[in-house]
Amino acid sequence: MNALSKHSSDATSTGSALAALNDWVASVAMRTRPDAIHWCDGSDSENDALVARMQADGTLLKLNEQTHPDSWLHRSDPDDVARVEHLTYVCTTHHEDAGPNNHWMAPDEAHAEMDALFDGCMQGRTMYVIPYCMGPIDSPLSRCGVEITDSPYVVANMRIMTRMGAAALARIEREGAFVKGLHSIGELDPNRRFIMHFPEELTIKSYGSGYGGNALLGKKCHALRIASHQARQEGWLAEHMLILGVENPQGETHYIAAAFPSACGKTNLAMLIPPAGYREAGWKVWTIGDDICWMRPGADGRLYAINPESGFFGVAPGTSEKSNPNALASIQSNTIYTNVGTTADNQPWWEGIDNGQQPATDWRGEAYDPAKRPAAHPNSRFTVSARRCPSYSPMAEDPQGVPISAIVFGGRRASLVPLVFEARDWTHGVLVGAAMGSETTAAATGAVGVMRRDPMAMKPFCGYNFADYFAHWLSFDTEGAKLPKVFHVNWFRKGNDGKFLWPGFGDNLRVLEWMIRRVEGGAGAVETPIGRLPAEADLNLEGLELSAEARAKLFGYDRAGWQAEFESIGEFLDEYGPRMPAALKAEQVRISGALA
Ligand code: OXD
Ligand code: MN
Repeated sequence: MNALSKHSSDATSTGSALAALNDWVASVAMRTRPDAIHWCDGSDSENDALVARMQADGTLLKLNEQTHPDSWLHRSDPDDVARVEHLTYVCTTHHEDAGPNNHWMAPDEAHAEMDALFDGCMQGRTMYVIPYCMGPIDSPLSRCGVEITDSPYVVANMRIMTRMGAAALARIEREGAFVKGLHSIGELDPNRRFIMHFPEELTIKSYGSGYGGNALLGKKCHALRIASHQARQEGWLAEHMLILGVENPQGETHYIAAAFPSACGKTNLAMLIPPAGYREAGWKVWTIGDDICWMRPGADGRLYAINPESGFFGVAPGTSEKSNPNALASIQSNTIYTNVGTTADNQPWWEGIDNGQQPATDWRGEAYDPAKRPAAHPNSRFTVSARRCPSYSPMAEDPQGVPISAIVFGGRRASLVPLVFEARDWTHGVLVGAAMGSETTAAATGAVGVMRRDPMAMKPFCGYNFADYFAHWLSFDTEGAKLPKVFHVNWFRKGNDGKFLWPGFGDNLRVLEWMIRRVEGGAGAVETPIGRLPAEADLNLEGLELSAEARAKLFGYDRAGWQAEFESIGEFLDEYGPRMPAALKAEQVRISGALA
């Protein structure tokens, strides 16, 4: 199609959604002046042509076809390797609606700034129009969007990460509503880069980056920032959570949603392989999603969840046969790798892969020199369809979603925070989520390893004021609601020698089993001011060797340390002023009092 062409379908092509879409595409084309417009239908032939084009211009490099069939390496601009939180804005009419948790710009100013950047930026390029659906195409919980982009790499990734193409366009036509996302890689200049959200207009404008979280607009921009705003208006939750199913030997499955900040092991937990003893006894873990969860109350009062994505955009470094065999199996073929290193025979390689091979070339395409840089960028990624994952649950495609039995919050905390505790009730659970803290990682630009408050792992992703967000969470506690139990975990507690005290990975199932038994009413716990902790005997620790220090720190709590923590949580809540729900503040004051 050329720049003037419109999309049309059969008899209903004059429907208002399609007319609005065509008008928007035409107005974007007028501003950006592409050489051509391509409406993506999501077909294999379309993808083949795009991939061939990217191979020809060097955007994609073919990996070893024998070991990794149909797999590709993309090397990004070295200055474009992570989300840019300092350049990410929420542009609401009133500053206070975005809250102290977001960078804010007035919508008019932000549009003007972005429109100037977009002026003529697609000359010499093709403009791709990607209709997509976040969630199963026939689910009432799903929502649609359209991304316009000048990056074929974005198209190829969106095809894996969303239900993209003709079916999504048909749903948009039927429903009449869609989120508008406009993206251009621009000049990939960090000084001409912004990721702007206009929640009141269901609109996103992203310029100057091709990196996943900045450019695959269905993911963080739509499914979290814009969706969190929609969810608040419509009575549901859009969360930075994995979803997994734990099937017990009796064949009963409990679904758990868990929020951890970026690069803190959500993908590993979502694809967990039970330890040998559990496997032999008949336990299984099913993957629904590894990053985003949309939940809403069902008619029975329980929360039902879908994974709005259809693929994984996972962190490569650290992925190994030990940490995540299911991920490794998933990415053996049909995968796009971004910024990993390669071996001499052109297989993908990253730090921690532990497969006995050695890197020859680093992520910038230079001969590997450990003194210079790691072979893979610490935030290098794989993009792969969820259907390739051996533990992918058929329930992930269920339009009704899965009922959630437990919600888990967790951060990267080297000290203080025990292995697991249970919140007393929903209000306490919301405080546990709101108070979450974690050390920063390479998923965003900036310093790594700095402890910051990351409520519900949504600090970079909540599209509105956190005080209103906590109030929205509290509002689910209505008469007749059968809400999940809430827990907090910390897989990252370190001993005096600086080493992790808990083995993690598959052994995390021991903790999940305790949670499930708590949900069913069959496991013990010790009441403390910070919540209910398992006694050592309440957890199945068979076959694990834990030092006395590990046992004391994983299952104990340090009253003085928690007093200081609660003081700091109080200060954090106060940053939000009178908008902070009184019930949350009262809960913090109550626990501080109990700790005194
Ligand atoms: C992600 C992130 O890519 O959280 O999922 O940064
Ligand atoms: Mn994430």
